[in-house]
Amino acid sequence: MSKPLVSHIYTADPSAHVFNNKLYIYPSHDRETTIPFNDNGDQYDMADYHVLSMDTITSPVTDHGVVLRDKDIPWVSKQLWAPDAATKNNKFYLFFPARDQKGIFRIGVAVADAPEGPFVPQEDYIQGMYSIDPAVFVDEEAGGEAYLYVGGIWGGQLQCWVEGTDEDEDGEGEWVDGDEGGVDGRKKRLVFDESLSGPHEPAGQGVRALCPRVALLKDDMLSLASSVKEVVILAPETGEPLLADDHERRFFEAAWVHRYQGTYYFSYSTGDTHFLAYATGSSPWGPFTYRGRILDPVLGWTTHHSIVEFQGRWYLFYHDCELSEGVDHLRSVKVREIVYDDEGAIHLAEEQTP
Ligand code: FUB
Repeated sequence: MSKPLVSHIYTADPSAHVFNNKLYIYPSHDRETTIPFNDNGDQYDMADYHVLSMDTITSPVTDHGVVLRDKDIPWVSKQLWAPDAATKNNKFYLFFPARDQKGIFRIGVAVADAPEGPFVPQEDYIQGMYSIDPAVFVDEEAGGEAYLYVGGIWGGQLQCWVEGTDEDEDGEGEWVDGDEGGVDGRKKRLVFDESLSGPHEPAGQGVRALCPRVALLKDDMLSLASSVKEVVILAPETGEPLLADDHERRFFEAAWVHRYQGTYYFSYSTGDTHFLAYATGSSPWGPFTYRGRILDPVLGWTTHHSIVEFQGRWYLFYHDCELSEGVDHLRSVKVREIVYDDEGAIHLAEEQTP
């Protein structure tokens, strides 16, 4: 069994990147809480971020300490959930979800001069983006455009963004554009329906699953350069979008995108069925076709990961709750090597015995 990368703090939701030839991990920083557990994830009450780094996959892990705190982010009320990082223009950007002052999950960004921070937050969240689990994919091999993926159902509130009525026309809301690969090809105005918070999602025969979202980031990485679009995951047997009742395959949270031999891989957690799954496609916008599972359920409710190439090998960073003996909100980041077969399918590599 893999060991936690660090055991002096609890860490989760690892987003791993290679910057300046070193491996950097941007995790959530889990902490003890007296908040009762529920299916809304209130017990995941994180208040700051640390950055970890490694010179090689087996070398000691450096904890660079606290790089951003909730109290220093003007728009945030609570819950710093799964972050990601990216680099452009010699700057480093930390993307993170948190609840705003109304309790709605939004996506923020903070900027640093070095991969290990410290990160200075923008005054407000990224306008037009919502829900949780930002993952930024910079398509270095195809022009360097940066794509921001988001989404999480239940506690991540994606299901709360529902199509508005004519009466909402002048009110608050966000847009989602089904034009390019969206499920119904329409531009829709979405409004936030608080009553759908918690363990709610679409259900029923023939009903399509909720789609994660993607938009291009502007060159300054601080705001959106495109409309927000649905990321469609297709069932291979029908070529149609996955259905909402297909809990073993439908998207729940934890989006991650990487590219391998010209193919785009969209990986994610299936939430209440606890798998890490993946789908592949020929464009970062999708659609992606479901391919299979990367990781079976781990100890603990959540599962969340990243995939990165480092020094010529590929790795899956993930978390479980073994260190806390099964306390769901006290997780630890681990790593396993992965390999691809001739069809580009992902497999866990054999674990090395120490
Ligand atoms: O860490 C809080 C939440 O738990 C993340 O945002 C989800 O992906 C799940 O891992």
